[in-house]
Amino acid sequence: MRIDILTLFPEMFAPLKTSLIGKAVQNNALQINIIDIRDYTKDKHKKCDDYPFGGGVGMLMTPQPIYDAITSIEGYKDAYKVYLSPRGKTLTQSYVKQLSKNEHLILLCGHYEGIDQRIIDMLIDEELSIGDYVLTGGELPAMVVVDSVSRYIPGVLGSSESVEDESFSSGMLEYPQYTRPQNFMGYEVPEVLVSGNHQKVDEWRKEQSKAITLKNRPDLLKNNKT
Ligand code: 4FD
Repeated sequence: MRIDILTLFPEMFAPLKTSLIGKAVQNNALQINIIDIRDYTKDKHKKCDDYPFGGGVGMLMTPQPIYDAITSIEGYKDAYKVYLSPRGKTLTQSYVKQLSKNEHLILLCGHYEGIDQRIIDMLIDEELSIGDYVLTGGELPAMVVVDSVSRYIPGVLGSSESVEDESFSSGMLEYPQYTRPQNFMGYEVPEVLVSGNHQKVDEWRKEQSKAITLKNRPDLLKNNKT
């Protein structure tokens, strides 16, 4: 998969060079290209924002630099073009999986109070939000999209990690897990997990999943099959 990210703050994407994502880029499983929108402004002072027509608070990103930045990406017409915005559809695990099937993603990060609507109308396929809160820019949401989508790309996760996350795919949250030592500062691992009785372990985990889901996310249980 190829992902182009358009931003006024390219330095914010430094973390993508490290960790699992960085490794995927090195192995050519993933191609990430950061584009500085300011490089495309035709304004002599490199200005990329202006006041909103009709008045109102704050500034908007002007259309020209964004238009030129997007249309100079090779294959931009066939790419799936996403604008990260608090008014977009909310990202879910199933939507992440759907996005991961695209060969080419273009992620547009807005700043200030957002961008000129004509860019959305002319070039954007979908406005996407990572949740109901407002951030100073679309960079962190874009990073969330890259990270979540990358997990579905072959060669990004090791064979010991499963793509189908326990949480969400089953419709319930994950049960508690423990590793060694069996006694940590007087706190014991639940007896059933060291009993060797796999059926009892499965039953215990299902109970725990149900209890934690009921406590933290009762909304998930309403339309559950188990
Ligand atoms: N919840 C999100 C995305 C972007 C953002 C921005 C209009 C502000 C939160 C368009 C206003 C973009 C999100 C930048 N904040 N801030 O996904």
